[in-house]
Amino acid sequence: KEYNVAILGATGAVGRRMIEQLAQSTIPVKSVKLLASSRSAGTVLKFRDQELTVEETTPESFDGIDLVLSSAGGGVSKKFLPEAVKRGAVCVDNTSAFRMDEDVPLVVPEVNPEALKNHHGIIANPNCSTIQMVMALEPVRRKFGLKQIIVSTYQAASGAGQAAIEELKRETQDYLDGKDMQNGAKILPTKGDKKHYPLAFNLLPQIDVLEDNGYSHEEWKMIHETKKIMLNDMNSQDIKVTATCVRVPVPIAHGESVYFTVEDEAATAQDIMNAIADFPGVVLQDDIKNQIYPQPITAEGSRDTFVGRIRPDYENKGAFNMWVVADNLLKGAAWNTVENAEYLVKMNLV
Ligand code: A2P
Ligand code: 11C
Repeated sequence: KEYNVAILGATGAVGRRMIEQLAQSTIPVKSVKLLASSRSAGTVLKFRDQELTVEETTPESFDGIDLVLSSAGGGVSKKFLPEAVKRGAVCVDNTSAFRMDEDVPLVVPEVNPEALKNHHGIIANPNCSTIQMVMALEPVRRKFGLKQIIVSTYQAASGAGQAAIEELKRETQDYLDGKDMQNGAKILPTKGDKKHYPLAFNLLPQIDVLEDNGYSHEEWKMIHETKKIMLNDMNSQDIKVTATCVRVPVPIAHGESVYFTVEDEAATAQDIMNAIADFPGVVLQDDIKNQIYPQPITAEGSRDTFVGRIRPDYENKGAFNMWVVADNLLKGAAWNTVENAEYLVKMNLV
């Protein structure tokens, strides 16, 4: 079988990479339709050697479509994906719109591919910072059991979209030109909030909205998505998770400092390294003698998750630190979405 595929949000930072990742995937593609808002209708983008014109999205856009890859924001997904499902399509959605719905699988294919079997037309792609963390920790959980995770993130501007990358570049240039950066800040920390601050030469400890419980929504996502992916229960207490999420002035690839405790207290740092090195999609970059460790500029453009600086907490048994980096637009978004679609095709679920 060959598939008619639609990409919703095709002109965005993630959407453009979905086009590339689909072109390089094993999915037998019959046709590709590129969808966005009326703002970019008429834009011409390439899929393999075909020139395709971006169309404005309407419910009828999904007539005859088998597979939808979507990354145009939560509101757009809520509006259009039920229309696509009604017309018989299976959707892999990169937004947070449906992630916590009970009948929507939340899937990182290396970690919980079996969950795909329970789909009812929509599969959710987790948040980028969650994906790279569970990629690094799932091999540890399988071999040694996980008790607790304490994570601090160093997240790239591109998590907030193409416009946030442009904003960071403008502010950086303004700073170097001796101008006031404050005027350039219109999007970060989060577009919908009242105040905006410059990211260039700065750090912002707010990603997404701040909630009454004291956490940002990004932090909430890391806690509950991790539990849903690893334990199939967003509120499970079997692994305790807490997070601090920070935006850093890096364009692409998120970094994470992850502190975790395991059930098997006999596990050594070498055991942890061996387990991580054997996991598909994860690359161990841990050679301190030669100053080898993961960095955003070396992770950018790769589908893999990079892990290094693995070391024990010498003051607490069964506890470790590590450093995890991945391209938030690829493994964190476009590649994980296309990879989910590849698995759906392989598992005969489309
Ligand atoms: P458009 O180019 O027409 O604005 P990013 O995450 O980089 O900001 O990209 C967001 C993507 O979502 C873009 O492709 C954008 O298209 C698309 N988008 C935004 N609003 C809508 C909408 N109402 N309907 C369809 N696509 C939308
Ligand atoms: C960021 N992690 O870096 C966010 C972007 O829930 O899919 C992805 C938001 C999401 O801003």
